[in-house]
Amino acid sequence: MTNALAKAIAAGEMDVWYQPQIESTTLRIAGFEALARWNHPERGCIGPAEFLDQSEESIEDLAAFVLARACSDAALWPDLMVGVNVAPHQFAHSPFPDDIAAIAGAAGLPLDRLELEILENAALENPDAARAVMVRLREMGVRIAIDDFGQGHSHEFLLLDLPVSKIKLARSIVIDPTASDWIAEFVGMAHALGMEITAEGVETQAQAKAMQAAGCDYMQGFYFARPSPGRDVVRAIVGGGANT
Ligand code: G
Ligand code: MN
Repeated sequence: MTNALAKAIAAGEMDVWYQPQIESTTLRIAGFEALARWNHPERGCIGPAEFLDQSEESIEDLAAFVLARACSDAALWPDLMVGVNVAPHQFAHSPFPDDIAAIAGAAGLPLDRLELEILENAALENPDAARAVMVRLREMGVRIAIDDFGQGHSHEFLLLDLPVSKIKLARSIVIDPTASDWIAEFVGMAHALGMEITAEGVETQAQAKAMQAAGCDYMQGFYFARPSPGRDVVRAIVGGGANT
């Protein structure tokens, strides 16, 4: 079967957009998360939630495309991080750290500016394999973030045993006003373990204040900026944040 994603990449319809991650105490941009966007000829500009839902297609081509593009875009930026989402099966694949080194190397991106975002269940499915891959990546200088944390059932105990650099709190708890005590407590625990925290999906000033007060290190969400194309990132950096 022909892979529609591979065809879209070949046709130049696939793009990578970026959303800033803001340092909570200074409100400075610390880095950007890379997000795949498909300029679909009929459906318009759509994200993975829309184009990956019903398809059973292999996302390998897409994953390689996003990683390579994100690394080469980020290599141009000053000393800012780039976060790239990684699928569970990619992660469990043992040559993965070598692939990462090759892709970042070809793009000229230092490995300590790359952060891979993985879902918690990537670690759960095969903890030993996942841990081995994480350890190698950390040794190479690559940072590991756990994405969408706190959604449904989270397995906090797992984190104790994994070389995780950052935890990204799911939007569902960030927007829940009753969750702030839990978040503050969780941030304390994570900091004690040497992990940083990002609050995702911040859409209002009240949420931003609550996440600052809870001690989250970074914030990301529509309140600060929506994802935008790579050239807009460069313009924002060059123009000191202003854009037209
Ligand atoms: O699963 P992950 O956290 O990587 O998903 C990121 C997605 O969340 C992106 O597609 C992005 O467009 C979306 N997103 C980013 N910020 C916000 C926000 O403030 N509100 C909502 N509803 N979605 C957001
Ligand atoms: Mn993510």
